[in-house]
Amino acid sequence: MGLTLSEKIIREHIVSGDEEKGSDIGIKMDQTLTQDATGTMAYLQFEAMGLDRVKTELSVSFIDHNTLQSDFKNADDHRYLQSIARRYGITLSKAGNGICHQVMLERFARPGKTLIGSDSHTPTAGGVASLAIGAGGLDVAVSMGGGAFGLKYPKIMGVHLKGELPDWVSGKDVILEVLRRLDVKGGRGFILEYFGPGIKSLSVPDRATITNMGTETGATTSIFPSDEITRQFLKAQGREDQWIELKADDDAAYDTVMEIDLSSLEPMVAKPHSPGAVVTLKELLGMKVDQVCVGSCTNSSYRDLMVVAQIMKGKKVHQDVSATVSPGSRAIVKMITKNGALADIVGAGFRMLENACGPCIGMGLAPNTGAISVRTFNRNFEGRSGTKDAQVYLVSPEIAAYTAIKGEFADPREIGQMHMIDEPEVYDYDDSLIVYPLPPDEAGKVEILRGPNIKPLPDFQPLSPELNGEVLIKVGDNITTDHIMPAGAKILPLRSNVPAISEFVFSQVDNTFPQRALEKKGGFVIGGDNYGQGSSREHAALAPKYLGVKAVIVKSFARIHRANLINFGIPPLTFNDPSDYDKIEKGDQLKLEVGDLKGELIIEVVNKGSKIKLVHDLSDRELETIRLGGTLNYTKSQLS
Ligand code: MIC
Ligand code: SF4
Repeated sequence: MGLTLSEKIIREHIVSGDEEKGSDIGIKMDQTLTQDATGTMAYLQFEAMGLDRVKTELSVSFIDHNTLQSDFKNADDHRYLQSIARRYGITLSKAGNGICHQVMLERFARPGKTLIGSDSHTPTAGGVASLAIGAGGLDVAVSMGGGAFGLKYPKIMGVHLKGELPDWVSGKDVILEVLRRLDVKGGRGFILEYFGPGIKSLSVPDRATITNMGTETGATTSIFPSDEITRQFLKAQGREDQWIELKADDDAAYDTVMEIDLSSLEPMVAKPHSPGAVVTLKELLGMKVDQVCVGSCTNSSYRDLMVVAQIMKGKKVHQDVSATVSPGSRAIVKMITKNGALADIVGAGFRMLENACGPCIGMGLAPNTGAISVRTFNRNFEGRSGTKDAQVYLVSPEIAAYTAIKGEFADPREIGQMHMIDEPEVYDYDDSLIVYPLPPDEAGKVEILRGPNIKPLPDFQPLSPELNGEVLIKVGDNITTDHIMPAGAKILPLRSNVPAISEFVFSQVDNTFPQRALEKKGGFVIGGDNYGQGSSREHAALAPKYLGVKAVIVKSFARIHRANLINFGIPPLTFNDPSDYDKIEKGDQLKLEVGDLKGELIIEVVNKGSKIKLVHDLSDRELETIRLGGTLNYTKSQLS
């Protein structure tokens, strides 16, 4: 039996465990990626490991999330990141160079390599056949130190593409169709691997849009083969020598296969407040909109902005609409400036924003009260835009642009024939905002620069054998890390200051949580299905840990958040019988003898006199990690 593409790359990188689906494996990571919002913490943790230099082939630190610099905090973080990069042999992409995933795709990602990134959209690099996985900062820190990344060997879902996309239908509609079928948890435990004759009609940016947003299905990662189109893309980046051909064997056995006929797709939209709430555009035609935002790591490529320019040329943004564009990289800004596309976009009335994450992570551009905001982004979680009651819809750049003109959801297919957008033969890249690593003897002398907002990491104690406390909060299904640890212009600058950021834990859901947790000396969190979906931000585990959260008990977890809880020594437990969720309420007093976490786990609801059976699927390494109080303690114990 032949191998899938993912299996081939895993075989090349596996360092522990059996090549069997579901078994615990460790894989070597060739490349790492961090961004500023998760990076400061990842590097504080890397520093705590006491190593002298990263051990990867390439580690890149991007500054793209928090570039507002509304006070000294961001600038201090950037300066810290730059000094860390110099000290430890890391490549730095400075603010202004672009969004981490787009720049990674353009400048660094390589077919057949493994990449781990402290950002859930790291799979964007799967657009050039890199096996790219999002994780918490601590896992990235361990990989930078040469440690293997531990995960359960994922199943492989083959996504068989045939046909060709119709005019005005693009990569975004493909991934929205996948999300329509899988919703926000159907991809859990899988790698989505694309194959079939349809892939040859998809450019690398279209592929990267698809692998980027595959994250929203809960998948471990998504990947496309490396073919002639990949070669052309790398060539246009001056990196043709890094191209290799890579694809699944003809007789590869996928664990399951999804069929998509590209020719039959139509424009799609994800409705508030979930990327999985997908409907066809038809259902929304005519609905008035207040804001249109083009950009984010999903749809900010050259191709995407050229489509917008094509639609906007000679047209005007509707007077009731506020429209923005944030390009993905500086190369793209330069190219659309030189070829006049930017003049068409700005001339039509779009507001030009920085080539950074910007409104996607709530850094400005919060919509008006009750607004309908149409965005080409990948997430529309409640409140993420900065306006709690805004209704955010996720669409392709094609729909966004045409809708901006009409002032209401409008179908770009009305425009008529579309002019093909060719990928540039040569991208206008220049790496002058990239700071390359220093040689080891010089690096050793670099001083790390820390501002007053960069606080040392808290120390965590080993797990106590008996956990007692109150249920501090009970939440429902699909709780995102944006609910647990919101971002946005006010909170993002606190990412290097755990005591300060912990004051905002669950602030969207119940803003009394932090104070109650501290007063009661911690307690329990109860949740439903797919708890912790979305962002990789480890602060959603670290800050609750700081507030004393003793265990999180839910129906099921999202992959990255589960791993982050383990990394900070919080046992991620699930109900043996999901209906027991109904038997625990906020305020209940719980007692749980965890012992060494290996025996039967029965939690006592003390005030009700009832008992509930809990389970976990922790590997031996994970059990040991939790017992020692988290991955830092575990790593130190391994090193000594
Ligand atoms: C996001 O899109 O939510 C982020 C901001 O990029 C996060 C990382 C973070 O919270 O810093 C992600 O997707 O992992
Ligand atoms: Fe940045 Fe948004 Fe992409 Fe996250 S999803 S990396 S915030 S552009």
